[in-house]
Amino acid sequence: MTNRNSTSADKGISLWQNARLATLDPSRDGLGIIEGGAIAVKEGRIVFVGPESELPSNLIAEAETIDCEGRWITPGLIDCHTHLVFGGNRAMEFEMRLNGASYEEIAKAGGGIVSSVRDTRTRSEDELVAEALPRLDTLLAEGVSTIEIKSGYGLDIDTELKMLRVARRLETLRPVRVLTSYLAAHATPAEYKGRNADYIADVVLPGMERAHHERLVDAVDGFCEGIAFSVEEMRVVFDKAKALGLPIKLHAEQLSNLHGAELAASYGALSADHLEYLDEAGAKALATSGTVAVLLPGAFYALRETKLPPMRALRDAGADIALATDCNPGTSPLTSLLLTMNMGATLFRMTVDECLTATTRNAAKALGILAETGTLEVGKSADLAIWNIERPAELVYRIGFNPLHARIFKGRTI
Ligand code: DI6
Ligand code: FE
Repeated sequence: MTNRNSTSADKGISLWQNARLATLDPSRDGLGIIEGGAIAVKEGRIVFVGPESELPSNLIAEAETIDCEGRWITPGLIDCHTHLVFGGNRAMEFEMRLNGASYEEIAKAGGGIVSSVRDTRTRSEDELVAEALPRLDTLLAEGVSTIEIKSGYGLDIDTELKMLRVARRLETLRPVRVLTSYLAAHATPAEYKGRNADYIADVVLPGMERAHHERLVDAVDGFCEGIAFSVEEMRVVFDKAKALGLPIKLHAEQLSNLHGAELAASYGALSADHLEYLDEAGAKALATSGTVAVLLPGAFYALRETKLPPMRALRDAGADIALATDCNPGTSPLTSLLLTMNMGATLFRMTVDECLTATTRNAAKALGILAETGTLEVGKSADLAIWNIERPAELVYRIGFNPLHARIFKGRTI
């Protein structure tokens, strides 16, 4: 592939030719495949996508051409659910468990989510950036262009805001689009044990307001679960989000069925995530409200969960399904979206088309940015991944292999 210095082409037209395209264009069937395809980009936006034979001659004359030598191009991948920013890790706790330690012993040794909260509170912004960057780079190396990052390991206003600031800073340090979610309603910190309502009133709500005023938050998330927050408690958080005009997401039905997905759907949420314990009514509610079902096979795998998300009910209802890493230090220490797709297929029996749709078009929808990215269509940001593969199934089938040839972000070759 002839690569050229992208600065000279920033104002002109770049043309990726001799490619096989998986456009994910919903007006086409399946993956929206175009053999013998071309993509033209001007000022970071796609201005043509289609068969080479249909390229307007003026485009060909003006453009700087890149020969893709028959490689596949997909939209840049999107990881729509991560907790990428946190201090420390929980490898010691993992090891203790394998050596037979009980939950209590781990808690006594300072393990569990409280240890991540402690480590996140004591780190400076610079330290959190330094710890998050290798995780981010690992994702980007597999063709990721967009990533969602949650707060939720601060559980006090200052640390929640610090996490969101770190997430925003990551976007300035790498060619990537970052969307943030405010997840103060992730767990109750020790100082508010047994006082969820006080924690919500003192920390979650005022912190949301501050984060919003400092433009640090793109969506509001929560963990609706027996060990976290009830449907009624989440309602209070969502009412505040709604009043501020912020979109909503929810961790729901991960360990039990509290009908959080139905709550999220009733608020027109962007997504409901995890969903192993979702029932048919919940699947229908998601489909009806256009709320994306985000499945997180990394957490399913790491927790050795056996209850599968209700794939049949989700498909029958016509819900949009996305996949994400859920990268976090406790239940999903995973920084590979390719492996996540493989897990979606192997563990959840998702098809290749479903897995690829789940990390592109549907992941963009889960973040509310489908008009900007997630498919190869005219007018969208030129976020592309170019792959050394013979067929798209290879992206899902292989385990621990990265066939990325090049990544294009906003029209620039990385
Ligand atoms: N679900 C999970 O599995 C993680 N958070 C969540 O909402 C657990 C986070 C942790 O253990 O650090
Ligand atoms: Fe999560």
